Amino acid sequence: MAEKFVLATHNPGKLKEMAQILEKFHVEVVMPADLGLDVDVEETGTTFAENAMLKARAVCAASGLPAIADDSGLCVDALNGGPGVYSARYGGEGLDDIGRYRLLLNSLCGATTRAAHFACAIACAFPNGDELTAEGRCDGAIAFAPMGEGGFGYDPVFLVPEMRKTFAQMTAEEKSSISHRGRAMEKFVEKLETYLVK
Ligand code: ITT
Repeated sequence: MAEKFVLATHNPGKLKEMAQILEKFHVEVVMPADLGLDVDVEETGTTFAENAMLKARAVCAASGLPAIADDSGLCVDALNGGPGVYSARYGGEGLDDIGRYRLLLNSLCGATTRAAHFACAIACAFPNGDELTAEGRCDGAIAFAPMGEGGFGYDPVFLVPEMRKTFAQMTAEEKSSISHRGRAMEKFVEKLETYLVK
């Protein structure tokens, strides 16, 4: 694919996964840092899809290049779907990834279900105003303790029962083959290929 896409995220974990998946599909990407870009977008949407599009539009406008954004999060049944779109901010500003998953484990003490899913919305905005979107989901459960060293965010506590592993115990390829982001990206690339052929 001849066109270059800028990845509209500040999250290094996402950036790495998105770049690896897109490379597999021969989609050429540039990092925001390579363009000297630091666009801070207020995530005012109530859905993953809305927030992903807000980020893609803002970075497309700032760079003049088509921009691909990801909005994602962990939805826990016992927390009525939370932290959901607030996953990055769960527990407030003072917490890091480890603090957030520890808080999650504590808040599930005595819960009658540990079922959860990760959700991901991908949005792409083009300078001519065209837009593409795709969504993906991965079902699993919250482990009783963190396991594994890979990945980022809530990966050590997100267990995929069929694989008997947390996301953090998987290789990057294993995670992408079943993850919310991997699935959303695959659908997105299918739409992108059709769009670019026209
Ligand atoms: P950008 O908005 O700059 O892309 P962000 O981290 O703020 O980065 P989100 O608002 O989409 O992104 O928040 C998603 C949060 O959900 C992220 O910070 C992680 O805590 C969590 N998350 C999403 N995908 C994940 C994954 O594959 N593994 C672990 N945690 C994930």
